[in-house]
Amino acid sequence: MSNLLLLGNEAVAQGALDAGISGAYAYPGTPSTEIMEHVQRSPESVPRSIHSRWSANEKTALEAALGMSYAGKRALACMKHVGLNVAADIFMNAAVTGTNGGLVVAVADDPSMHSSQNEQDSRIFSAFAQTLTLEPCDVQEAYDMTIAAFALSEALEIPVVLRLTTLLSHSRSVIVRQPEREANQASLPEDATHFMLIPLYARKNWKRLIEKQETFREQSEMSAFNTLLDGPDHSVGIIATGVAYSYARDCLPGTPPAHPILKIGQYPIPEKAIRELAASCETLLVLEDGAPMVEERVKGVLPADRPVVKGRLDGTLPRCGELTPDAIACALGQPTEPMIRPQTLPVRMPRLCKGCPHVESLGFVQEAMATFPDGRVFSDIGCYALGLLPPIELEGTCVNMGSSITMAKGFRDAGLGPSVAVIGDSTFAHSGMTALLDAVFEQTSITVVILDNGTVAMTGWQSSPVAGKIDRICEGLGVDRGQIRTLVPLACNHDSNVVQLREALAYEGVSVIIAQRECVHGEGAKR
Ligand SMILES: Cc1ncc(C[n+]2csc(CCOP(=O)(O)OP(=O)(O)O)c2C)c(N)n1
Ligand code: SF4
Repeated sequence: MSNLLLLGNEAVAQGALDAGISGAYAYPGTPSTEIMEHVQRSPESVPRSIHSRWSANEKTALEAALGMSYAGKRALACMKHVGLNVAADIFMNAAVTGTNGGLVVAVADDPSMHSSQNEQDSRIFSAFAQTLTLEPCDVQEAYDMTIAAFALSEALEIPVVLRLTTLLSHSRSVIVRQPEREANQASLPEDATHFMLIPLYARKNWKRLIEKQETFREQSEMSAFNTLLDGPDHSVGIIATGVAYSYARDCLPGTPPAHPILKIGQYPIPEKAIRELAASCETLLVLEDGAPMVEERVKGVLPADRPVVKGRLDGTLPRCGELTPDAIACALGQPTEPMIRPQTLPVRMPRLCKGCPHVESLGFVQEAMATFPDGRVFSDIGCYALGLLPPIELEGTCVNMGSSITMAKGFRDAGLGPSVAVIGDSTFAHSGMTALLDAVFEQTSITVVILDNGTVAMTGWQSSPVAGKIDRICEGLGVDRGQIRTLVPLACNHDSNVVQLREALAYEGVSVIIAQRECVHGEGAKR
């Protein structure tokens, strides 16, 4: 046992290793990526044969993790918040099957959308699935809670969600380690019907999940992660969750703090503790990073008239974006030190790297499409999405992973065109392949430009399972061999690349262009 200096994400990974996992499954996505990377880098992973390869997407990651849990071993699944949408089907159903070996789903939310398309709150998703959530307030708790999450998962036979937010995922601090646990030996579930969600058994399993809810509530009331700290001034009582608790303690230091503080780190919310705090306070101020999830639930638990509940819903705190210590100080009527805000710094637009293969790929797409004012380019998510910004400014869309191909199809189905999808190799593997199948099935006239740079560049050069095999995959999905063109996106090939794309655009049916050149930083994709 030793103390370690770790990022919040690394603390989760170390907690999982010390909790005796046999496998980690993940698809990269900021702010969650470092969890898997720490498992991969750990000197313990190879001798303990811990599975730690990247999955094709978040759904396949969680399904494999549930398979490992079914075999009686402990598994960690990691993703960013929008990844949980992709994994939603298995996530909702895994709550119904329950677990055998411990299963923890670490989900990193991104309030303020530092690198995401929205700021959805995974605590709400977890409550929707009727499972149990832990939300750490600092790096040490991220480590401790991961270990506790595995214990809860095994004791209650439920996948446990560990909800992180960007700031904690990327904060660094020293953690004190706990004794390591042995990995489980394989052992199949005692009642195999738990994992058979055919209606006969699904109804029984659903009832079992509903019946567990009371236990989850009791566990929350008793949890060491939910604590009520009294303070002398009861004009305001604070309810603070996750990192917001650490901010609250910055604003209200000392023991006791000036106001009573109920810290919430385990969900469902501890209703008794909330009522106890409310009974002695004129006002409650709810502090949480993300949606006003606890604030809404607190209002449901308390009488309508007293105490007054303040937070993000009544405008005491900003409704959107990361919660900041400044915003909390302001809500408490404290003087605030102006923080250095990004707006005061010169704005630098993100740009593709010098020599990036996407520069030439987007260049030939733009030139070929220039003669079609009604045509559109549907971008997917990856480095190439920067093509929507100056100086390239392709006119089109960028919505969610895999949507480029299907949106291009819908645009064409609406009678408009030409319709081009631009998608990277990893995104194609993640959720582009089934989209292409839809287009092939209907022989919709779209052109799919797949940018094969051999890696998942945007999230840190992880391995891409389809790199170098995309032509064969497209052929296997039913694209005409003659309509699969592989070209090299280099300036010296620009004119011939434009010609090839124009030929593809003229084809009535599905055509594919594979632009194949390594990311300039792709000195060899990681694991
Ligand atoms: C559902 C979901 N999971 C993960 C991410 C994070 N993410 C954004 S783009 C991307 C993959 C980019 O790889 P690729 O398409 O190959 O393009 P490249 O960056 O290599 O150009 C990932 C993992 C996301 N935005 N949404
Ligand atoms: S990391 Fe690679 S793919 Fe991304 S912009 Fe830079 S060179 Fe291009």
